[in-house]
Amino acid sequence: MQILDREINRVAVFGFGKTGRAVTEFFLTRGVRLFVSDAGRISPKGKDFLVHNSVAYEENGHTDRALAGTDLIIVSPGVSPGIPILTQARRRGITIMSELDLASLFSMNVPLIGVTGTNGKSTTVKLIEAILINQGYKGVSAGNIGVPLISVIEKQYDAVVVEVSSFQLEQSRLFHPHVGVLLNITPDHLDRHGTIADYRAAKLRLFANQTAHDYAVLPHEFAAVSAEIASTPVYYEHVELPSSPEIDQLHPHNRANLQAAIAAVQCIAPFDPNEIPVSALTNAFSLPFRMQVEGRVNGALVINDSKSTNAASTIAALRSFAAPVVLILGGRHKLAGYDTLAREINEHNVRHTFVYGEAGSFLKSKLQSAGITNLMVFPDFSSAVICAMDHIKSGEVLLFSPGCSSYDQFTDYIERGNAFSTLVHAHPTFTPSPGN
Ligand code: UMA
Ligand code: ADP
Repeated sequence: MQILDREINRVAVFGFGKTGRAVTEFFLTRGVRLFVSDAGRISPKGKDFLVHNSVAYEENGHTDRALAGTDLIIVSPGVSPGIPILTQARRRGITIMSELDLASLFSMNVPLIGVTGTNGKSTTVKLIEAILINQGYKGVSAGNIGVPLISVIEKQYDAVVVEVSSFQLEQSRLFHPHVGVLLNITPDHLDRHGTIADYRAAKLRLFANQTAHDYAVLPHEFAAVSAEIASTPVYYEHVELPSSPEIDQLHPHNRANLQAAIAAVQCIAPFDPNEIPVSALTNAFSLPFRMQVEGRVNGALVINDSKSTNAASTIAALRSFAAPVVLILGGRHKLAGYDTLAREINEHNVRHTFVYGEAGSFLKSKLQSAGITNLMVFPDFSSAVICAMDHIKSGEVLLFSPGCSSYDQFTDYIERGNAFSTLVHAHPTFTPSPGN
């Protein structure tokens, strides 16, 4: 098969998670010889699939076997471009491509709406998808939200809404969204990108291939970026939201996400936002573990925001409540952003903060430097949550918005969110909220 004018006889797929599996399936249907290489273990199910399809593989490390006779390497998002085996591959003239770029080559006729940002991507992607569908378009969401783009490109859609991570953008050179949405940039993933400047540069790659026929939806704070890109800037804060009790009550960050979503769809198909029934947006605003209402403990409202994995998402959570807050923070910290969070905790009505996990002493010192004294540190998640529940009073908000990744004690934010939910529901004073 030909890719970018080169005859491809053997493809090496790096990483055999969701992306690697979808890429493998794509090439299997095209009869291309494949080799799968994974730095970790491949699950028994994964091996069965590979053996069944006669795909050679290696696990527990990328070796020379992955390069021998290979014309093209497709990397999964989790594979850093700097690893030594990829340097060797470049020296040998092997083309290295991201899954996003591969999919872009085969989705030329479908308008892509790419959504990136440190926070709010999944919510905004789901909002755009919902608005498109409500307006009678066949739209679908894909990408970092959990469905590799390569697995949707062969179906017929009017538009594909792609959640794009900094990992994917860092690896990509061809991805070209007709509408690029940049929600915000605050520190995250510095273990991969090294500096905030490199992280920001990766995010801005969203617009790199756009032309004068395309659109860049952004907030005003990125006005300077508009001068460096070819597409038409659209500042989403200009969007006037319809007024209804439900929309008026949205958390401030979700109002911003909705403005960005409306602006993005209007680039493709102008419509009146007042025509969208709020019921069409409910699912997008209720993604699990994003400011999820668990119910009440000791009469206090309990919020499960386990998807908060960086300081800025915790700041957004704090800005959502006027009532006094008891805050639970912790996990594996993201290096930067926590001085700003500490200042924000000081400015809000936070009565007490419980910190836990690997980040415990780091967060304690950040908060103490900002003069915060109502603070308790716990080695593990459960003891922090149990103590916070004993502490909380009627009329307050118990806010679990950890601001850190879950990887010190959990597989992911879902496992952490479920663990929080289980502890809360087991509390003797727990009452579910109406509708739960
Ligand atoms: N691996 C290697 N070599 C390496 C690193 C990893 O072989 O150098 C192997 C691992 O051992 C593992 C496999 O690669 O077997 C995993 O690949 P991956 O980490 O790229 O994960 P996928 O399962 O392919 O899922 C990826 C995204 N994961 C990451 O970016 C880490 C998923 O986003 C995404 O939903 C999926 O593609 C579909 O597009 C997850 C994520 O955490 C949810 N994203 C980060 C975030 O949202 O903050 C960016
Ligand atoms: P992402 O896909 O970028 O991780 P999500 O929509 O899944 O974004 O939300 C992740 C976290 O960020 C949640 O804690 C959520 O409450 C918070 N959040 C959502 N939108 C925003 C925003 N625009 N600004 C800051 N935080 C946000």
